[in-house]
Amino acid sequence: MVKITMNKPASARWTILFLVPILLLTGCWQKPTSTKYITDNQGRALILHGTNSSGNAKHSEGHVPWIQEKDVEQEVVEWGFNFVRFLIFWDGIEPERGVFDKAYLDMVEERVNWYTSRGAYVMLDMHQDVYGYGVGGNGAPEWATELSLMDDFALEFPGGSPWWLEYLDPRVIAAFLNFWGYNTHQYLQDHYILSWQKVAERFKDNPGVIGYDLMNEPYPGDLVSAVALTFEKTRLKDFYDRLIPAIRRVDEDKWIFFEPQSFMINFGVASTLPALSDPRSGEKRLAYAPHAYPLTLHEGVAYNLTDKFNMREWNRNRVKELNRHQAPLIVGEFGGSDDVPGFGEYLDDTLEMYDVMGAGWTYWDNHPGGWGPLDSDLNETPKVNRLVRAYPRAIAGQPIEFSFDVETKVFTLEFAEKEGVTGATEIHLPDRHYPNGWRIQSSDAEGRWGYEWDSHRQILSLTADASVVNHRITVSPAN
Ligand code: 9MR
Repeated sequence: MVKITMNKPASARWTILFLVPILLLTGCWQKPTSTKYITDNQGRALILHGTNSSGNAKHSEGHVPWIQEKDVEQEVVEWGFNFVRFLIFWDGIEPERGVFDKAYLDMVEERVNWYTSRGAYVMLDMHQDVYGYGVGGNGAPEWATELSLMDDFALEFPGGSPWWLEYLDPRVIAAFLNFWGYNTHQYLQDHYILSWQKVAERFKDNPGVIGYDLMNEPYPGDLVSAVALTFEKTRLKDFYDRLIPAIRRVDEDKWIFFEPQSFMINFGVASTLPALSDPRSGEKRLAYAPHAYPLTLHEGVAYNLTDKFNMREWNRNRVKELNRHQAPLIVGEFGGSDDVPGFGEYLDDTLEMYDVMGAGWTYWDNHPGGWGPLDSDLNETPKVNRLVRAYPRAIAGQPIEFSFDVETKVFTLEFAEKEGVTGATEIHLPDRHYPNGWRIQSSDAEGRWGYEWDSHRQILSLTADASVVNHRITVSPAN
C-alpha cells in the first residue's frame, strides 16, 4: 500500500503552486493610464449604475418593455440606480422601408421620461441579436434582410442549444455580410443611419438622455473574420465612420457609445478596433461600451478559474483599449443567474473591477425571472444586495479612486479639486448596507467640509474644502 503523507514544506509548496495564482487572477485590477469620465453640466464626473431595460422588448408586442412606472421608481429611488441602458429596435423605428413609426418613439419617450424625471440618465441602445426578425433574431426589420443566394438554405439547431449558435446559420451569415457590404447593399446601412437620425431628432433636447449606443454586439457574419479579428479594423470602423458624423449632423452634444465586436472580446480577447474620430466641435464625446461575459459562467457553469482568467484578460485588454481610445468606460452588459454556484462571488469581483477602472455599468437585464434582479413574482433576488452598492454618483472634482468593501461595508473616495466644477459630490449609501446608520470622515479640516443627507433617496451630498487639493472620504457602518 502506498501511503501519502504531506509534510509542512510540501503543503506550503502546494499553496504557492495553486492558491497564489488563483488569488492573482482577481483582486489586482489594472486601470487606464488616465481614466476618463462622462461629466454632467456642472462638470462633475458621473459614475453610472443601472440595468438594461429590457430584454423582453425584443419580442413583445410593439417592442414595449415589461416595466411600469413603479418598477422604474424601484430601480432609481429604492435601489439608487442613476442610469439605464434602454433597448430600442430598428424594427420598431422603421417597420417598413422609409416609414418611421412615430408611435413607437412616443412609447419609448414615455418610458425614457420615467427614468429621466427621477434623475437617472438614459443610454439608448440599438439592440440586435442574430441580426434581425427575418432570420429568427431581433433588431433589423424583415425588409432589411438581404439573403442573396442563401435564402433556401437554413440550419436547424436541436432544441436546448445555446441561442448564440444561431450566429452560425448561413442565412444569418448572409444577412450580416450583406449589411456590412456597403458597396453592394448601400441602402441597408443608409436606413440604419436614417433610423438613428430619427432617434437623435427626438431625444437631442432631452438632457437626461446621455447618449446613443450605436449597435448592440456587432458581429461580422462569418466566423473567419470574427476569429481573425479583421472585421473591427475594416467593416466595423467604416460603418462607425459613416454613422457617427451622420448622428452629429443632428446632435452635436450627446455621448456616442461604441462597442467592439462582441464574439471573443466579451470574454476578454483583445479588440482591434482603431481609435474613432468625433466631428463635433469641442472635445470628443465618444465612450467605450464593451460587454463582459466570462465564457463558462455565461453558459451557467459554476464560477471557476476559466472565468477568472477571462476577467483578468478582459481587464488588461480593456485597459489597453481605453488607453488607445482615450474614452470613458461603460460596461453595457454583464450578468447571469443566481442559481449558478459562485455567482455572488463573481458579481463582487466584477463590480470591484469596474470600480477600480472608474467604469459605469448596466446589468443584463431587468426582466423579472431568469437573470433579472427580481424573480417572476417580483421579489428581490440575492443579486440585488450586491448590485446595490455604495458608490459616488457624481464627483465634484477629479476622481482619483473609490472602493466599496462588501464585507466591512467601508466606502472610500479620493478626489482632487478641479477648475470649473460646481455642485456637491453625491454618494449613494444604501440603507440595506447601513441598517444602523453610518459615520463619515474626511481628510478636510474640521468645520471646513459638510454634507446633507437625503434619507428618501439615500444620497449624501458632500461639500469639500475648496482650499485643499485632495480630499479623502471614508464612510463606515455606525457600529
Ligand atoms: O438573455 C437573453 C436570452 O434570454 C435570449 O435568448 C438571447 C437572444 O435574444 O439574448 C440574451 O441576451 C443577450 C443580449 O441580447 C446580448 N448580450 C448577451 C445577452 C446574454 O446572452
